[in-house]
Amino acid sequence: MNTQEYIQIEDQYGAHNYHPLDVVVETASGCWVTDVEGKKYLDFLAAYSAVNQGHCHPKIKTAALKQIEKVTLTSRAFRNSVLPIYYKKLHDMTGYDMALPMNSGGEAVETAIKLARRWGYTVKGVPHDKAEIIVASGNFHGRTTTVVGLSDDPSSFENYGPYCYDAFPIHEYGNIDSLKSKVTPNTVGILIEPIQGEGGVLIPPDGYLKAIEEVCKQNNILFICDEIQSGLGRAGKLFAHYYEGVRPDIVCVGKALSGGFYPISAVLADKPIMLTIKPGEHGSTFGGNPMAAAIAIAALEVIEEEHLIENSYELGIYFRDKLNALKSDKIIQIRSRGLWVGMVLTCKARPICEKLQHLGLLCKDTHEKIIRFAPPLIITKKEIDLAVEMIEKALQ
Ligand code: IF1
Repeated sequence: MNTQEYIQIEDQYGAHNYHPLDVVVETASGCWVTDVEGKKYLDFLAAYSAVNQGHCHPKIKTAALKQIEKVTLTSRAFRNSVLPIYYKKLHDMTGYDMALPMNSGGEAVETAIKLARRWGYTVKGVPHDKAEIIVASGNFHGRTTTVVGLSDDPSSFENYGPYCYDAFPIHEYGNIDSLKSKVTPNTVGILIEPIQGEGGVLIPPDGYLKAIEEVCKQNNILFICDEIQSGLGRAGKLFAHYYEGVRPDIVCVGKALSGGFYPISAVLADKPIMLTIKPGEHGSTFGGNPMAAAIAIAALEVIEEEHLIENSYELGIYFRDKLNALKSDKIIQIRSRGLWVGMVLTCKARPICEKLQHLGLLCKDTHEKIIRFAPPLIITKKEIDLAVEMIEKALQ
């Protein structure tokens, strides 16, 4: 079958909740994907940072295949021999006492909300059903019904209500006075993305995270960081919040925690918060199973062994400098942290992404006039040079 035949079947039998580029991927390796016609593309989206380690990474593949031969799923009704090692690995890498394993990023955010509320009622002493969690304008935390209720983007939340607006007051992202004005005695958490991905790699002003930490300490509020997209090296540090030297009380991770093999997410926190949820009060059929644990351990080891965080930091600067050197009157601004770049244009971004697709580079537009670039963190200078050549051509 050719590209058009696949697209016809997909559009006939699949829900229309996406508007993908018309490239039908069949195989992938490292930073490259190949479509059903045999055409190769450089992947500068990396499955929204889920394949930071590169596509089909051999070490993660071996770990997955080995685990398939042993046992894939025990459920959490029984213990398994991989989960303890995975917990210990997360602790050693991040410094948090404990982890709670889930699957999708949305579930990790749901879990963080439940943890913060549970802590609010049982430790802080907030009156029954009154807990508030302050969120940010322009946020993206997932697609579940509670989580879309945090969004101020109609395409995410409209006609999926009812919502409980009192439970999730929205402050203006980056504005600490706006944040302070939303704090009440019932505030149990402040939930933010340290860099907003869907917002087009939107980096808040310096001092914002530090100020949030201050507000949280002064008012006995939990600082919750959604590092699902920004974390695990994408922004040039293990976590994007490291840039301000803060330590959130709760951190959500996902995406690259799996290297793209299986949906894996987790919530990190210290004991006084994590142990407010008791046996039987939260869980998941798949989270923390041997398959997930084996894949996540390998995915984390690859990040360390191949120095992907350092590569993201250094090549991020290289990529940004090359983009800044492009002489195009269509570019308004280049925003970047690590290998995560938002290019703000004067024109619509989607046609440029389509042009780039034809040239052999895959990336994604957001908010009409912004293109996001986020290659796998194993990318080389040579591949970045290739990409920049294509970007220059597309802008012409
Ligand atoms: C889609 C965006 C990226 C996330 C943060 C939680 C989640 C996500 C910071 C939920 C998910 C995705 C999902 C994907 C598009 C995408 C996205 F443009 F919508 F914002 F990556 F930039 N927190 N992000 O970015 O994780 O439940 O999906 O595992 O199509 O919805 P999930």
